[in-house]
Amino acid sequence: MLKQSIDQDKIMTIERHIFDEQQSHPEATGVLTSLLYDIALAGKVIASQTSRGGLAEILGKTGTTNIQGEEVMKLDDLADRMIYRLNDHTGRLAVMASEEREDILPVSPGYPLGKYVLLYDPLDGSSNIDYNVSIGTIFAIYNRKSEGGPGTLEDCLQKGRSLVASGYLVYGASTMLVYTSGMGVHGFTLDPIVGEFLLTHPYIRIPEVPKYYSVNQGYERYWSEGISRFTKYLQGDEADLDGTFRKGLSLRYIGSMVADFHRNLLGGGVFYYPADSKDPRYTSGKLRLAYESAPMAFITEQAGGTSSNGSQNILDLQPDSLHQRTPLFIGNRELVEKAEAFIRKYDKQEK
Ligand code: P6P
Repeated sequence: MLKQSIDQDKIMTIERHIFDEQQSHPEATGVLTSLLYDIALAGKVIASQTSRGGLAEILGKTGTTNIQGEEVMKLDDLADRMIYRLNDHTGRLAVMASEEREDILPVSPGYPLGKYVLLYDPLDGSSNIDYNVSIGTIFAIYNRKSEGGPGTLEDCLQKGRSLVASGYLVYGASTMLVYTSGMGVHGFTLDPIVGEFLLTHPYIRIPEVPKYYSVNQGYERYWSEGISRFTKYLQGDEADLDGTFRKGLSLRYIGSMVADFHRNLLGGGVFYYPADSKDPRYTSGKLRLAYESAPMAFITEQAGGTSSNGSQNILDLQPDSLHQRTPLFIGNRELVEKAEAFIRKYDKQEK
């Protein structure tokens, strides 16, 4: 990983880092800087709850299900409400949308409107909450396209190429916030003593040499031939399309995309959740385009990797609906492009 040396004498908080980045944009008004602060604050509050787990008596389920038909965990609900409430009155946003809510989330009446659009998955991987497995928050920030008045659904359905900033928080052994605003990918670690996110991973670059592949191999029987052969190729058991074999990679899959993504971003590798036929809900893949795949694709591209739905770059996909799912291959450029090659060779014939 090309890591700029951290000046050991300089303690860089996320606020200072975002502010410094803003200086590179003379036209910047500081609103995006403030919006990113607000998201970092929401992350601190969510982290304070996830780190207490059972002690906060918020483990377990609420007894309700969300738009995805998934059981809403108490922490999902808390994270969702926290992000909304920290952002609905600031005058920075025209509209929001959440994985937990069916429709777009207008700014509350009486509050000022702003020029940005915030999409978020408040707590991805939440089914892992009760097992103390790392989970995460994902966010995507766009400029509003609509002219004046409350933001619209179209404001929330933009291609990833239009992202202004995106990032995630991963609540694990430590809490980290990783974001990009188009000037590299930077990681901050929360110091729980002082309550500050401090710069620990400046200019993250995904390693050229991959270590891991991340996929739920339990679903192999539901995959296409191309995906199966690609997976065997990653294991070193299937020849590349030119007849050569690669050294097998290690399988690492925790069932929490933010955690799997973060490990591969730092350690090198590829995460994929292909379309599969095990569940009619997932024939177009399981992960959502607008607030999971696209923001992570922006980060990946800024870190030197790439992403695909199997044939197109995720950032080039036009969302048709808020909770639209997509097959996702993301991480090391060479491996994502290899997945596309296997799919072209073995699956297009099936069409
Ligand atoms: P499976 C969590 O529910 C999630 O949306 C992602 O975070 C994770 O990568 C995936 O689903 C896991 O799905 O089908 O492998 O359990």
